[in-house]
Order: sequence, then C-alpha cells, then structure tokens
Amino acid sequence: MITRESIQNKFKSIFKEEPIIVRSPGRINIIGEHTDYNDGFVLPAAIDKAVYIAVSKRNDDLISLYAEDYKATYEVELNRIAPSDLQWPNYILGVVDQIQKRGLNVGGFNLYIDGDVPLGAGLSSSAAVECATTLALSELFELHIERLEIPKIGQMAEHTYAGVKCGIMDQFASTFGKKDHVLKLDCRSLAYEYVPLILDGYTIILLNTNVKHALGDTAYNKRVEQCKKAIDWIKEKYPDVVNMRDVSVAMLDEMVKNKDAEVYTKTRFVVEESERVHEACEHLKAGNLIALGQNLLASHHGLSQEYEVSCDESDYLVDFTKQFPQVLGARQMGGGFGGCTINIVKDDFVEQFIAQVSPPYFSKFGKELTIIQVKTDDGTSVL
Ligand code: GAF
Repeated sequence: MITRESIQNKFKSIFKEEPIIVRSPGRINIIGEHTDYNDGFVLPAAIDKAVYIAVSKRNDDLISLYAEDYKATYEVELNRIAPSDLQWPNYILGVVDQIQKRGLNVGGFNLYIDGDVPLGAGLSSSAAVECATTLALSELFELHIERLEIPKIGQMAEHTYAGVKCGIMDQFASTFGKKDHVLKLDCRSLAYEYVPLILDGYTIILLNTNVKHALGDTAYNKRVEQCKKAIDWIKEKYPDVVNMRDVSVAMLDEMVKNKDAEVYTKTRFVVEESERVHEACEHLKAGNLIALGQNLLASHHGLSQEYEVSCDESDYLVDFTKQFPQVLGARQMGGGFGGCTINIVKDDFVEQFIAQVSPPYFSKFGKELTIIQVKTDDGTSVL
C-alpha cells in the first residue's frame, strides 16, 4: 500500500532530500461521455486510487524525474523541455511548459512519481499526474496557482504534450472531487454542484477489460474534429451557436443530416448524452437507481453503436450484465476503446457477479478481467 511515508522514504533514497508530496486521485464517471469537449455536462467523482508526486528543488537547471511504474529516470534541462517519445514524462513536462507560458518561474527540480491508478484503464491516471504536478510545483516554488487553474493547466498539458484534445472533466474531477459525492459539472461555465452518491444497497464495480487505451492513438481526436465540423455547418444558419452545447437534434436534422450521415450520428449522440446527464442526476437525487441504470445502458448503446468508441470486450461485458436483474446498469467509461466498464451491482450479488463474469470473458478474449471496487474520495491535496 502506498502511504505518505513510503513515498517520502523512496524519494529520500533516490534524491537524498526531504520532499513536498501531493496526492491526486483518478476518477470514475457515472455518465456524460464525450460531452466535456462539447461544453456539455458530466457527472464524475474522484476515487480512492491516486497518483503521488514528490518534489524537491535543485541547485541547477535540471528536471530529474523518476517513475516507479517504469523504474525509469528522465532528465532534461529546464530551458530545453519538449514532448518526449516516451509518453510518461509528457504529463509532467507539459505542466512545466504551461506554468512557464503563464510567466511563472520554476527552477530545476527532482520529481518522484508513484500511484495505484491502473494505467490505460480509463481512470484518468494522466490527469491525476498533471494535477499533482501542478500543485506540487506551485507549492515548491511558491507560485500561488489558483485552484481553478489546476485543471486548466492539466488539460492544456494534455493537448500540447500528450496530443489528446481532451475536455476538462478528468482534471476537474481529480482537483475538485469530494468523498461520497459526484460532481455535476457544467463544462462551459465550470460551475459545479456536489451531489451525494447514495447507492442504498448497491455498489460500483469496475470491470477492467485490460484493453489498454491510449487516446492519442485512437479516434478520440477525430471525434473532436467531427463535432467541430458539424458546428461549422450549423453556424451557416445559426451564427450564435458556439459548439455542440448550443445544438438541438432539430438543428442537426436541418443542417447536418444531409451533409454527412456519419457526422450526424456522432453529433446526435453528443446532444442526447448531455441530456442524459441531467436525467441521470435527477434520478440519483431521487434515489431512482433503476432509472439511473437505464441511463447507463442507453449511454453505452450510443457509445458503441453511434459514437463508435467502444470495443468488442466492453460491448461483451455490458451485454453480459443484462441477464442479471441485480445489475442495474453498465457502460464503458471514459474516452473509450477499452479501459473499464462501470457497473451498478447489488451489494449481495457482487461476489457471484464477479465469479460469473470472469471465466467466460477469459475464454472469449484470452485476457484476464480485473475487478476494481472503488470508493469516492477527495480531490488533489498536499499530504
Ligand atoms: C477522456 C478525456 F480525457 C475526457 O476529457 C473526456 O472527453 C472523456 O475521455 C470522455 O468523456 O477521459
């Protein structure tokens, strides 16, 4: 188990210094997928799996990184940072670059990174690295970066150094998450509301397909572009429309359907998914978990058949749950193309569910299924 002491000891053994340590959690998302970069709504929560970053100042201009997961070191001079072919340093270097672009001064530093957010599982390990790095450097160099800037810096680091044109959901949830709550976030205004996550007799189970998604290599950026394309067409008649947030299905019918059937199907999903967030949030508040589960299933249908960001493994797992009345809903979670499905499972059915789903998954795909039980947790903080 990772603790403050284990990180501190490891850091001291490598860098011989006393570090500042920051913890940033991964996230789940109840519903609202691919709506964030369209200025829509999302319903994520920070979880009890996190990234830990420890930092100390150096007397020179070197950035010296050590990643526990890779048992690897990466060093670069402060004024020579650039995206690396190794992906993992990019989440840190991208943050340094963003901080510098804001006119803030960082000096050379040592950084150690460890964590228990499974990588490539759609639980936003990369956003957690970005948020933890931002807060750690802010503390180390007394930059006084405002809390609302943390997710913005993380998101831009992802765009510029990791090459994923993501929205702000992951970094926002990692920064502002609150134990026992989900966040209903308006990705346009960044106004948010904490909604208690009361699942009364049910629990959230994640099934990790172990199909590792790397969003930079997937159709993620293509989907972002397809949404922009639809907006260009809609603006021809409706110049006030800024992005998909302002679009109705009627507008898509009028301005997009005849131009490009694929773009039409994709963007209609976005409009419908954003509406589902409001519905699902009301169901959660009212304790209507059956209706919430139906929202999840509808979301997955759209992600798979319309937005086409699912994969055989996720589709199989979601379909498999449909035979069990004790599983109220399931869907692929996060950017897509693998990672985890999120499932709402009756407490006393969890063991049986796991026992029943794992063997057929292995026989069909030749891959182990990893079961992850998560609890919600607080957002980014100094330990
Ligand atoms: C990834 C992105 F990073 C998020 O911004 C979001 O778009 C999500 O995919 C899909 O909802 O996690």
